[in-house]
Amino acid sequence: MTDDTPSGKRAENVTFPDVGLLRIDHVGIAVADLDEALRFYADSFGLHCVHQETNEEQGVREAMLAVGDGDGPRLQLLAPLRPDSAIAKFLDRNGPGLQQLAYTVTDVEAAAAALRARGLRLLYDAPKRGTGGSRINFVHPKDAGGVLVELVEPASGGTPVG
Ligand code: KFV
Repeated sequence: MTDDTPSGKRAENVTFPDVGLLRIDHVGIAVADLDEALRFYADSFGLHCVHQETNEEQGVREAMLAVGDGDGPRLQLLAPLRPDSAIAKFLDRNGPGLQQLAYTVTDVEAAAAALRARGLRLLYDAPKRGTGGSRINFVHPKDAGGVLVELVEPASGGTPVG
C-alpha cells in the first residue's frame, strides 16, 4: 500500500489508525455581529437558534442554528469577543463567511493522534473546551486543503447541541 502524506513524503506499507469521523457536526460562519446575524438567518432562511454561549478562551460569542428536523449538522455563527481573537482576524482578512468545517468524533484525542500520524498539524497539544462542554481540536487549514477542520467530541453522548 502507498500513501501520500501532506508533507509530500511517500510512506510505503504504512497503515494508519482510523481517524473516526462520524458525521459533519457543524459548519462555522464568522459574523461581525451575532444578534444581527441571527435576525438575518431567521428572516432570510427561517433558521432558528437552539443554543447560545460565550467561550472566553476562544474569544467568541456563538449560536447554533438547527436545520430541517433538527437532528442533522448545525450552522454555527461565530462573532468575535475581542480584536485579537481568531474570528476577528478571520473577519479582518476575509470578511464574513465560512470559517470552519467540524466533524463529530467519539474520541478527540484518538482522532488527533491518527491525523498527526498522517503528518497533519493539530493546533492544540491537548483538547480544549468547545460548544456545550464538548472537547475540541483543530487541523491547521494549510494541512487540510485550505479548510479549518474542527474535531468535536460531544459532551452529550453524540446528540447535537440544542
Ligand atoms: N480557513 C482557511 N484558511 C485560513 C483560516 C480559515 N479559517 N484561517 C487562516 N487561514 C489561512 C490564512 O488565510 C493564511 O493563509 C494562513 O491560514 C495563516 O495561518 O495563504 P495565507 O495568507 O498564508 P497562520 O498560522 O498565520 O494563522 P492565523 O491566520 O493567525 O490563524 C489561523 C488559525 C487557524 C491558526 C486560527 O484561526 C486558529 O487558531 N483557529 C482555531 C480556533 C478558532 O478558530 N476559534 C474560533 C472558533 S471557536 C469554535 O469553533 C468553538 C468554540 N466550537 O466549539 O466549535
